[in-house]
Formats: sequence, C-alpha cells, structure tokens
Amino acid sequence: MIMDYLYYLRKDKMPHIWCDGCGNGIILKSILRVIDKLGWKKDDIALVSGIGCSSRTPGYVDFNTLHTTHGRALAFATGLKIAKPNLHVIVVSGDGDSTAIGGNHFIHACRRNIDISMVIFNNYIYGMTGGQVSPTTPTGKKATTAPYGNPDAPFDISLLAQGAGAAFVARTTVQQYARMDKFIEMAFTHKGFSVVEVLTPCPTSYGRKNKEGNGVTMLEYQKQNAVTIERAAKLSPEELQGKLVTGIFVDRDQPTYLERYDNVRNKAKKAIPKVRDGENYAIQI
Ligand SMILES: Cc1ncc(C[n+]2csc(CCOP(=O)(O)OP(=O)(O)O)c2C)c(N)n1
Ligand code: SF4
Repeated sequence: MIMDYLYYLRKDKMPHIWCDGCGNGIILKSILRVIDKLGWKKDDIALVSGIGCSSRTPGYVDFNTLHTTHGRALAFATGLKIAKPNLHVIVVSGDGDSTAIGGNHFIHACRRNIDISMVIFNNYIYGMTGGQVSPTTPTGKKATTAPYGNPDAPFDISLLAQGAGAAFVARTTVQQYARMDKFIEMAFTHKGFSVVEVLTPCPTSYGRKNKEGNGVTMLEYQKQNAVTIERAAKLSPEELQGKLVTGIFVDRDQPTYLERYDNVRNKAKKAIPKVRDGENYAIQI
C-alpha cells in the first residue's frame, strides 16, 4: 500500500520554505516513512529542532513539535524526555545548529546516552542565514565568511558522536534513500542516544558558492562518491579524497541516562533517614 504522507503533514503550513533541489524534503519523507512503518501514533512522538532550514522540519508535521532556539534543541529535548519518558523524542538539527552553537549540548547528550534519536542534516554550511562556514565546511571550500576558501579543518560528526559515547551512530547520503530509511529506523528503535548524520545538498548557499551545480548535480556527486566504511578501509588517504564514507559507525547496548538516574534515585530514597511515621524529612524525590 502506498503510504499517505499528507496524513503526517500540516497542510496549512505549506508551501514549505525549502529551495528547489534542497535535500531537506528527502530526509523529512524518510522520517515519515519510518514512523509509518513502525506504526507509531502521532501523539506519541515529539519532534524538536533548533533554528535553521533543516530545523523548519517540525513546523511541517502533525506531531507534538517544538521549534526552539538555535543550538538548543537537545537541551529542550532532554527536559522533555525526562518529563515524559514514554514519548519518542526525535531531534532534527543542522550541522551548524548541532556542532557550532549547540556543540556542547551534542557532546554531552552523547555522553549521557539519553534515549533520544537525532537526525543531523549535514549540508556543510549555514543554509538559512545565507552561507557562512559551519564546523563541517570542508577545508578550502568557499562560504560568505570564507570567500577565498575555508582555512579550518572540518568536524567529522559521526566520529565525534562515536567518541563522545553515543549508542548508535550512522551516516548516509540523501541519494541512498533506502539506506537512509534503514539507518533512521535502526536509530529510532535503538535504546539510548542515536545519531544519523545525513549528507544533504544545499544548492543555494553551498553549491552555488562552490560551483557544484544544482540539486540534481549534487545528488549525482553523492552517487558517484559514496563509499561504505568497509570499502573506505581499503582505500589510501589519496583515494579517499572527496569520498563520502557511509555506514554504521557504532551500534552498542549501554545503560541510558534515565536508567542510571533511576538507580541513583532509588539509592537516595533508601539512604534518606526516616523520621516520624515513616515519612522522609527531605524533599520527595
Ligand atoms: C543565538 C542565535 N545565533 C544565531 C542565529 C542565526 N542563525 C539562524 S539559523 C543559523 C545557522 C543555520 O545553519 P545550520 O544549523 O547548519 O542549518 P541549515 O540552515 O543549514 O539547515 C544561524 C546562525 C540565531 N537564530 N540564534
Ligand atoms: S538555503 Fe540550502 S538548506 Fe536552506 S532551503 Fe535552500 S537549499 Fe535548502
């Protein structure tokens, strides 16, 4: 049966703001396909974002949604998950939102292993504000704030998440949509903090500046240059230049923040001395 995307969309919020050839809509459709396949009820889902083109996503869907401040989606999402542990909390974020202003929140969410899934739309640039460098802009690429080429080395988001302790980390391109669905489904059903980094074209703010063509040309580039982790391991550093390494970087089972927090609460409850009639004198926890 063909799924009904419109069932999940807020039709009154259309038309969306995304440019022709932008990959953001491809990711949104993947998220919806996975939710549909999992059979999750709309009311059981919370989609949280910061600010950016990618962060407009929650505005378009009929779930519980939070469009928060730039870089702070994970802080809001963490509070939400603690208050409502039964919600499926999903964060969507741009590379700037998640690794520049929100970089600290990102590292610590990985470290805490809170049970939230995050989909990072990595277009290597600040799309919404017109193309400033982001922490993932490759060295030498042009941006409005680097007209002669970016001098910085980029973050590798997936390796950063892996090193910081996330339970599940995978990377794909929008061009590999079946893999994208698979990784997003694995992330959404994984216990703990899960991250899917999706490489996505921004023809307007990145492609134009770097003469990479329109959305179709940028997708073609992804098709030609995506390599799996396994294949990448056999390539020399020279052969890896410009390649987009995709695959599952981490898939591990480890205690989540809420599990560890419950342990501490139980210990604290036992440790508090009892006063009159078995009542705790301390504040209820
Ligand atoms: C505190 C704060 N600083 C800066 C901004 C301006 N701002 C809005 S979106 C954005 C960057 C968006 O880039 P990214 O997160 O990569 O998302 P994209 O638009 O590329 O999807 C910035 C700097 C803001 N809204 N709030
Ligand atoms: S500026 Fe880039 S990221 Fe933003 S909607 Fe346009 S193509 Fe997409």
